[in-house]
Amino acid sequence: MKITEAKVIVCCPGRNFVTLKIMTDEGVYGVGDATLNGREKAVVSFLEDYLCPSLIGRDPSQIEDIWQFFYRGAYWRRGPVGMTAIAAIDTALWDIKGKVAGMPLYQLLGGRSRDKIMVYSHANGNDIDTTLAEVAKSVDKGYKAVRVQCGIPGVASTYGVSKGGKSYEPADADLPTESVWSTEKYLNHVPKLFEAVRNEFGEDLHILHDVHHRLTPIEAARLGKEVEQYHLFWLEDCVPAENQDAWKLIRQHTTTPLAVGEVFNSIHDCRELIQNQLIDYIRSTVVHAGGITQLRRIADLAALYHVRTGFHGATDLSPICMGTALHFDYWVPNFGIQEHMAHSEEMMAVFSTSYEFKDGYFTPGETPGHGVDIDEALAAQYPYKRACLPVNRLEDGTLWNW
Ligand code: KDG
Ligand code: MG
Repeated sequence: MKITEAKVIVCCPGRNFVTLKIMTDEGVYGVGDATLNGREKAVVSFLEDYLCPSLIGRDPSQIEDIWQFFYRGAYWRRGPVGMTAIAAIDTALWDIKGKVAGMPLYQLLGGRSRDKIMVYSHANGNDIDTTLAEVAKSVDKGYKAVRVQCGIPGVASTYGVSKGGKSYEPADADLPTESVWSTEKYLNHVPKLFEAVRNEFGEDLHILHDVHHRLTPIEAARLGKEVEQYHLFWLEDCVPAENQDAWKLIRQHTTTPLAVGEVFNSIHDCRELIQNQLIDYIRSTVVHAGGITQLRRIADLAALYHVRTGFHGATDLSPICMGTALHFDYWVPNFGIQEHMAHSEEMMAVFSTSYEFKDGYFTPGETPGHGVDIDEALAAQYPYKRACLPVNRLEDGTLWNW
């Protein structure tokens, strides 16, 4: 079998998605997600101008060699654009391998390690009461775990809080919008949110929270310590992770479990945090961390240090990434949880899926490959629309981490 064509499909059914489709001379094809939120066209060019031409004529069964060719073979390695492009190729090739074998992807990985995959949903509101009402909606839908985010008094807009009752979509404008952040106001308010959630929903519900890189290590240590009594499932991205040593300080002060990694693209980004046991959950996922081929290595490294997976699953990761991640979750022995932010009906019309939700858990389905496909004709009706992620400033105007 030979690869005959590799084409990039860009569409915007409510938000931008980039999809790579790899065709073969035997009619079998595979698809991979290549979406990098707010930087979509950079990945399109990387694929079309540099990687896709080298795919033509190769044997699609040689997934490992093709991965090494594009990663090790390249002088310029790593980085979100390049690794997203490699991930798309890798995902499409695993899809082809599954279709050729007549097996769902999780079977190729070694078979399932669990009956069902626990996911967490998102609940957010402008204040604590509206947030509690949103948590109740998730609980009513059957979710056993909920990420809880809430507006902060005196802060005009807060990360993760949607506007006008719509689902949260951070890439909201043609050019980056600016929001204002106050660490002091946040730290004083947010423990009250978890106290209210525990009072209302008891101890059984898993609560998660995303700080979105806004704190310094000592501030993160304070927050972790203050919320210990509410037993969070995890505290996510409490500080940026370029300085991995900084996490030691947080770890020394709190037993609140820590999660990080959705912006990582390489096993080298995760290595120190994992080997020093500074985190509990690794969030790097298929589309941004080099596909199944590298993610397997990250998960195996993590397993040695009691670190479990908790893959990113926001709506800017296409249903192809979600479907592929669910196969991985079904297999991976050190699974923790999977993020689930539901795609809109418009998006789900463009992508057909075989994964199923029931009572807080997913199963990936038995369709050969990863089980997700794209309707190209419908996708063509939704042209690309530039949408950028916001930036953040402190109250005095200093540029801060978004
Ligand atoms: O592209 C950015 C989003 O995916 C991100 O803001 C969502 O932090 C996020 C999460 O945990 O889902
Ligand atoms: Mg996050």
